[in-house]
Amino acid sequence: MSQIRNIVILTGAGISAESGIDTFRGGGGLWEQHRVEDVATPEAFARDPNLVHRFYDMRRAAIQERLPNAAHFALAELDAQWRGDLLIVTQNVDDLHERGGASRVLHMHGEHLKAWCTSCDIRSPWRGPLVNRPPCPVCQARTLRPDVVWFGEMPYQMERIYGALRQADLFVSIGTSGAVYPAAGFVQSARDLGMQTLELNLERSQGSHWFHETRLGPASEVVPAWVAEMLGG
Ligand code: BV8
Repeated sequence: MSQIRNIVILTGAGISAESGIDTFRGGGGLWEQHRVEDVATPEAFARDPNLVHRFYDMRRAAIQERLPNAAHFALAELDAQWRGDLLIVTQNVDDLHERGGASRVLHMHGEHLKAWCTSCDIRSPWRGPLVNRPPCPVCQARTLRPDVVWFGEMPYQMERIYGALRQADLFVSIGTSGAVYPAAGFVQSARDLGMQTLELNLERSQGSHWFHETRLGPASEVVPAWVAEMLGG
């Protein structure tokens, strides 16, 4: 890993799998017999908001029972020790990176533990259900929705992500199948920008052919080993 100063790390559901959080393509990818891609859309929310609220209320409650694993803790250690630029861009809507101790984290697809009011446009910390239409803590309107990016919606902070990619020497992808864009396209951008690329995943992904190197294995093993290498252990 010759002269690496600035790093961008993309994470997906695979890094939280060993914490007991279902991946998208694991667990049959269904909710109440609906393809997840069909529930996680603004159209589904308009058509059947209770179905969508139940989906997110269940997942919001579930992640609060789960704990970070060795992969989250290892990335938090790297985040604390690394002197260069480092950005963890996660597709995950759970808070396990932060509970693992990481701070340089960007949730490009939103967060379960926030509710977004479509009347006053404020995002508020939220831990309970939304299906019962609780009032917005700011404007009292009963128009709260999950603060997640649905299919067809623009991911968050895309400019900040591309800005970090332009400054980076190394792009690392952890626990993602490379099935969802624009996240799945970051490795191509990284190659176009001439940086080193590394994939850490349980199995080869749809984007593996784009990476200089792929290391296969459970995140709780391959991530701490890679971090130890980066910190010169
Ligand atoms: C958009 C939040 C306009 C909600 C999510 C180009 C081509 C084709 C289609 C498109 C395209 N561009 C856009 C699209 C449409 C669409 C898309 O990509 N569709 C797919 C299905 C084909 N994209 C969008 O709609 C995006 N918006 O494009 O807006 C735009 C225009 C211009 C510029 C920008 C934007 C919005 C997509 C975001 C949707 N919201 N999540 C919620 O969570 O409910 S996506 C959601 O699914 C996740 O956030 C994540 O992104 C994705 C799931 O993927 P993974 O995280 O990778 O999980 P998966 O289960 O698939 O894989 C797990 C991996 O882990 C596996 O490889 C497995 O081997 C590995 N693993 C398992 N266990 C372990 C492990 N690895 C290590 N250790 C283990 N123990």
